[in-house]
Amino acid sequence: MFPDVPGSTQPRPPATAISRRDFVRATAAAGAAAGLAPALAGCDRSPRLNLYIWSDYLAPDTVPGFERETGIHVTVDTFESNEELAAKLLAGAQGYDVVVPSAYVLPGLVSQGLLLPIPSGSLARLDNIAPVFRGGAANPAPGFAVPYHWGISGIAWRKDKIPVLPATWGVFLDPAHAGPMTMMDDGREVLGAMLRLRGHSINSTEPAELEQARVDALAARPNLRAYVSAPVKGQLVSGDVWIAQLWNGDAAQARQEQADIAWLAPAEGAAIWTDFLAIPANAPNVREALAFIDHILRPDVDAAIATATGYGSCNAAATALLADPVPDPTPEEMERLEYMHDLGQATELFDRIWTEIKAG
Ligand code: N2P
Repeated sequence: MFPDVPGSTQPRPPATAISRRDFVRATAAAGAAAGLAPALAGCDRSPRLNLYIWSDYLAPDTVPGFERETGIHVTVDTFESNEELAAKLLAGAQGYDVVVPSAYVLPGLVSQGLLLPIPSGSLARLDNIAPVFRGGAANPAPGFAVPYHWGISGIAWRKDKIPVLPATWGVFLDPAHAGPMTMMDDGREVLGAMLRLRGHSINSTEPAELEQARVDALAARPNLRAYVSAPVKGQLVSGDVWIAQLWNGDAAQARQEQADIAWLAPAEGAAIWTDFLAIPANAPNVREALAFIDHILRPDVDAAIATATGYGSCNAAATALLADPVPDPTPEEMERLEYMHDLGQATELFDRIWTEIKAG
């Protein structure tokens, strides 16, 4: 069912009730019965993998390299926010083999039985992960997810248009900047920014604080061209957008194309996050998913991803290969950075406010 992966020492899972040969025969027979040309029915024989990941979060050769080495054909589908990913999984989306949630959504996905426990011993290269990401607060679901990359949510801007950008989330409320300005298409990010602006936690569930964040976000709305996350990069590069709420890595990617793009984390504080590779409980291609995750854990593969995406790697062996890795936040910086948490019951309130803000 699962071709041997070069360089992998992972043990084979126990034989399943139906062998690959039986499965292929059954598929071919079904194809013939359905009148499909044999060549088309034969397509089903090739091992495949469906990856659901944030856009612009791989190196150009990550997928082609994996396909070349394993013969596993990869289909990539992208999302722009954790809410989009979680909604898909909660709705029972079929077919995804590897997904990439942030830490704060992992407990909810695990408690709802939506993730597969990673079989122990199935990832030969797991030890490459830096100790700090193996458990504790940095990894709320060890055993269900493998730390991937981390980053910070801040503000990207065109310094040729605005030489000095005030280091505050307040720029989004300032009519002087109205027009070529965007915030992310992400309720936790937009409300989190407004909460920090008033000195509150991005994880606040205090009704009065959330009400103020709602009012502030609504006041910012007329100044904004759109709510857009990673895809804003093109508009920053072209100069259609001058100020965008954006993650540090995506801003670094845009800077590769346009040197006047800068990025900062506002003085009031910002979100820091870690994303993980995980396997949905209903994944059709588990062996292929494990092979893909183990491939990503290869230091050279993950170092290429870090270089292409501009994000910090959770893989210590990969980071060691980088001439210029994203520096870990200093203790002083860390005082202003905050991890998002699962908000439990209050998630619904956030969602309601966010729906209202987007609707205007
Ligand atoms: C998208 C990467 C950002 C991930 N390009 C945000 N958690």
